[in-house]
Amino acid sequence: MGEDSEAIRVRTLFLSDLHLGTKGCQAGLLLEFLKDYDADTIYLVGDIVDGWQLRSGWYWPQAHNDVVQKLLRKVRKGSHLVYVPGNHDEFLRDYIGTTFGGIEIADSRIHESADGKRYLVIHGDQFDMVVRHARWLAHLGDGAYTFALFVNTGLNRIRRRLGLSYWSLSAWAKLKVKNAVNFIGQFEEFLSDEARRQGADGVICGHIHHAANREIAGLRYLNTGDWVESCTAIVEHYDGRMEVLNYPSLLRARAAAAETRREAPEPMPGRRAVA
Ligand SMILES: [Mn+2]
Repeated sequence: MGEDSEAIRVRTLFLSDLHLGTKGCQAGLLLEFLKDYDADTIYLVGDIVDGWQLRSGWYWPQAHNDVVQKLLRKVRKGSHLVYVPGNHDEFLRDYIGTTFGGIEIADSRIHESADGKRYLVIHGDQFDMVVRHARWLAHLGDGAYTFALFVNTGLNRIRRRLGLSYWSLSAWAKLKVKNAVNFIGQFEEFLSDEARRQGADGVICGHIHHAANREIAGLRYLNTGDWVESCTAIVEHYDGRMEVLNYPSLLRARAAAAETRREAPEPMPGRRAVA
């Protein structure tokens, strides 16, 4: 084994909203995390590279390169990597269905867990417009809903071609602080509904930078969070159990445990302490 022989191995790792190419990306911490965790399968659940930001000025420090190299090294060592583009890396949506150097690009994917559950893996920006206009769409029925989903993708494509900036649901929701919680709730509900529609048991998405692992009307709603503020990821253990990892609090817990060990009295000579 190579340098990662100390790494914790999980069945699947889900990461989203790294926003590489922006000053906000916590690339240093992310690199540490990638050294700590290895997975059979890695899903990049969108907004990995921020194409919108890169267009308005090149920002690509070495640490961001290191993250990309680290991911590619994992692929070379046998990790299966599926890249599900988001709105900030939607330039990759032109390549859906293709494979680059062992990396599959997919619009969305059904992931089957070790315990036989089916999860819809999707970034989630596809639902921006329905979340934003949920109130009147509800009056117009199913057709309007499908149309809004369709228009949402098309509009962003046009905005990109025209050189406009991306209309961000999370930024917009933050402006309307009072309603932000509602929008998050609505997003979560729409994503769960979509998973149900596709016959899945749950959904694993990103986009709103808000990690979660909860049940919504009988469906498991999981959100990977982001690596701009929260530094979170989802792992699937070998028994199929899904877990949200908050890396900063994980590091704090580790440091506290090390501190306790240091403060503990030395075990009797010739005897090993049983932990
Ligand atoms: Mn997004």
